[in-house]
Amino acid sequence: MDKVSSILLSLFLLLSGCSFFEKKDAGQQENEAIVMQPDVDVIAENLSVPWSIAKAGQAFYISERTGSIVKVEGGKLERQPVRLAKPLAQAAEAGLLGFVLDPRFPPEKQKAFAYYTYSDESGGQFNRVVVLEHHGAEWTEGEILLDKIPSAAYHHGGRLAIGPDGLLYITTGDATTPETAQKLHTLNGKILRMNLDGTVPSNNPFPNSLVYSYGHRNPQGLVWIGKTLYESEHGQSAHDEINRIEAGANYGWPVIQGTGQKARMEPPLFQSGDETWAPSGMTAAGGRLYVAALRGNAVREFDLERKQTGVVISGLGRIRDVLVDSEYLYFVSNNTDGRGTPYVRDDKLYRVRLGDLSRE
Ligand SMILES: [Ca+2]
Repeated sequence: MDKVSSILLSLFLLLSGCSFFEKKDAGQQENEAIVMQPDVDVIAENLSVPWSIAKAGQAFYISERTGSIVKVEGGKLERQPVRLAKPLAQAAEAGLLGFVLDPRFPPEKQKAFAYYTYSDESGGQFNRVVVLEHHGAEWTEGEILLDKIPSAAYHHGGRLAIGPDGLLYITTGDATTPETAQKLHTLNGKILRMNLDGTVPSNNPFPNSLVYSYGHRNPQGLVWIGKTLYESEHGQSAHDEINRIEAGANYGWPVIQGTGQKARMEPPLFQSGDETWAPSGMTAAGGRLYVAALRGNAVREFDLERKQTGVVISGLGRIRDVLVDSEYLYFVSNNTDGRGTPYVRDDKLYRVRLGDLSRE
């Protein structure tokens, strides 16, 4: 690079608010993360396939698909092993997925809920929802709240969230058997809702059933604005969806997708058409949804009022989960998941000021 280009590049990086520009380490990937957008801070690095971000006080708890919870507090990172009763499945996209802290417990006596994919003795593969108990610097599987959610090579679902009603919501994928999403007696292709002890809430839409909504393909994002639930799901060959969820409603998979319509099936609020977002975690602020996009390599914003969507963060690779807390948007990359190209010291937890975001 000649001197003028070099000066111009330096000036450009300075003006573009580039907060870090890393040198390659020996043996690391050629790629370097170059942030050309609002000041993005790195809160934690060297994460191993992070899946879910939880926060209590000033501490973050990040589930890693490989079977750990990483606690990040005051710039310190502690990897806490999770002692599970069954071996984690090795299938693509599988492992320790959803993780949400039990809001009934104070930080020093924490419990949590987790969703994980396991292999059983006969070679079968399932997902289960369990209580995790925190002892010292590790977590141990306690009560099993829901077991034997059928699993397959892909489409495990796996997001957990506590609703404004205080109940636990769970997303499950179709486990590559699409028609199961339309069957109310199966656990696949659903959003499920349970009491925190695993029992069926008396006001669930179908009697004695955990099913809250159905006709989903591979949902991995849940968030509420007020009492309204929004969900993200992976479509087939693009046609990814953002849905507004009503109790008992049918979201169409595999009967309709994209702009398809059918009586008694709910069309999405947004769908990606021929583009692939591969949406995962969701969060919300100011009447807008923020959605992690894997294949889309972005955080996307969805303006519900104007019915517009666009990218607010890009250039950091695959994004798995997002969390709004006070004036910040937090998000984790997912370049170590086998489908991306890791940057130096990936994966990372990032932070950006909500007020600094603008849609491309
Ligand atoms: Ca749908």
